[in-house]
Amino acid sequence: QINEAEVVLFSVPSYACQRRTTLDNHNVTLTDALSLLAENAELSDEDGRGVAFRRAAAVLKALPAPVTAMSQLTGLPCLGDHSLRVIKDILENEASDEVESTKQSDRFKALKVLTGIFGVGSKTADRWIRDGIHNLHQLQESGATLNRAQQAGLEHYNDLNQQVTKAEADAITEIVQEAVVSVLPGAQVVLTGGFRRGKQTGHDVDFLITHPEEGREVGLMPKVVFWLESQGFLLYQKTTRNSYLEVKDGPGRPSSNMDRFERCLSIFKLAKKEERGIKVTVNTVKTRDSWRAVRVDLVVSPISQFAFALLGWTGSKLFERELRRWAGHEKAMSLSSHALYDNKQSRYLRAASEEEIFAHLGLEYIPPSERNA
Ligand code: TTP
Ligand code: MN
Ligand code: MN
Ligand code: MN
Repeated sequence: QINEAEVVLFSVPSYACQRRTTLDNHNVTLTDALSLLAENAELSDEDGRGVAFRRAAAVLKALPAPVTAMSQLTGLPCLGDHSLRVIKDILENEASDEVESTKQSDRFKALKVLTGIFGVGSKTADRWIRDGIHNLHQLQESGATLNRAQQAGLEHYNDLNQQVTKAEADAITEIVQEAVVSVLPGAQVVLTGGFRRGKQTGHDVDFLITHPEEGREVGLMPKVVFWLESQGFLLYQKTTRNSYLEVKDGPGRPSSNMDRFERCLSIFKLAKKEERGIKVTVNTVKTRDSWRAVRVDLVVSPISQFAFALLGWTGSKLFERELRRWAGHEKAMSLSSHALYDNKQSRYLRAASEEEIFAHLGLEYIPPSERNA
């Protein structure tokens, strides 16, 4: 019998962007279980269910201590019946049958393996599975047509499924900085994504590039890519040009969460630690075991949109989604990685820093290290 007075009751606000979520997660078993169900839903094209599980996991990540009894969860937001059932099973039986059977299922395993190929999404994987393709060997034997990204993804499958370390991210930062200042002195490079949130590993390395003088960033991406390519640093790249000004519905109100910056999705050829020289300007590595492939995302933003781009590319994905939901539902504003539009005043709100964006949104400032929702 638990004495009610001794049970720690938790309380958290309902939007993830109102909470401070560090990497110090006291409920890893529970959040891993809910994240796996979220991933399974997303891979099965059930985005609504996926978000519900992501939100539930994020609430548990924000708690100051481990959950030990269901009664502690009373009144917490975002915990639906399904998530509560999973949590209850784990607290009572150390595991959830639903999570375990999902993890073991042939379909989930095949979806994981196939979407683990860079360039392969859940729709392609699903089509292949229906054609009887469940693993890389069957894919190679099948004669299925692969696009350029998928070919590179398959070729570097093992490297790209191995976590990138902070040390590797730092080495890549040096290379990108060298490339950027070589083609445009004064341009600035910022590490974004999970590494900016303080993570020690990641699935890729994300960079945002800008120049303090508006307009100087135009045409920068092709030059950076050309420099990297000619120095032998790129195994693959696909650059998409900026389409922000071409959109009919005007800036600031894109219908999807995809932004329209000039961006480059790439695969770097990174020398292994022992092989990395002092000088980064030329990649001299030759033998296959002296380098590894690493996914790198480059984004170029004009300085006028930089704060929005930085906020949008720092993540986490759920934190971003919640910021946009907060803006729309609570403030009648539209937030994107380009701008913030106030629907009541019918005007754009300018911001030169992330702090100013949080202030416009009526939110307490949350630093990157506390956006790990
Ligand atoms: P990711 O690199 O996918 O995620 P991450 O860095 O948080 O985690 P990991 O360590 O696994 O790499 O995305 C980083 C941020 O970029 C994320 O908040 C969403 C944003 N983003 C966009 O704004 N548009 C896009 O098209 C993509 C792919 C990401
Ligand atoms: Mn703590
Ligand atoms: Mn990332
Ligand atoms: Mn990325």
